Amino acid sequence: MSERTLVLVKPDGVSKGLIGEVISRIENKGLSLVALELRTVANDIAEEHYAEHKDKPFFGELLEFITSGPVVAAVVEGPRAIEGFRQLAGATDPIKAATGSIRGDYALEVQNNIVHGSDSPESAEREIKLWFPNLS
Ligand code: DAT
Ligand code: MG
Repeated sequence: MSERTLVLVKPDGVSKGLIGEVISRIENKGLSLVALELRTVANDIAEEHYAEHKDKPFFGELLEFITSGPVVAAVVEGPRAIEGFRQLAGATDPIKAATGSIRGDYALEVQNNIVHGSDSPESAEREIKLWFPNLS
């Protein structure tokens, strides 16, 4: 059974020239792209996207970071796409992320961790609707 997940290449990933690398890893894993767009994130979308973190001490910085430059937003599809992409991304803290994962290979700081991937079927549905309201 196929599922969908929302992937972002965050502003640090875009400015480090890692768009192609992230997309290659997604495709090499056997997942496919059903939507792909470079865009700048409006503050209200950023707030909704990270709504679960609104009471965290790092929420303000998180919003500032995600709206600081263009991101690549993608909808990725395939069997176990949600867990599959989370595995490609690696742990939230790049120091704990395995070598060979995107965060393990390309990041050092928890905020600047290159990519986002939905963490459950419920978040994936919510996030895909938020970023790609017209996708069928
Ligand atoms: P993930 O992106 O792995 O799903 P998350 O949902 O817990 O992780 O957090 C969302 C983002 O917020 C994360 O990618 C980076 C940032 N973040 C998480 N914990 C943080 C912390 N302790 N300090 C600063 N930023 C943090
Ligand atoms: Mg998360």
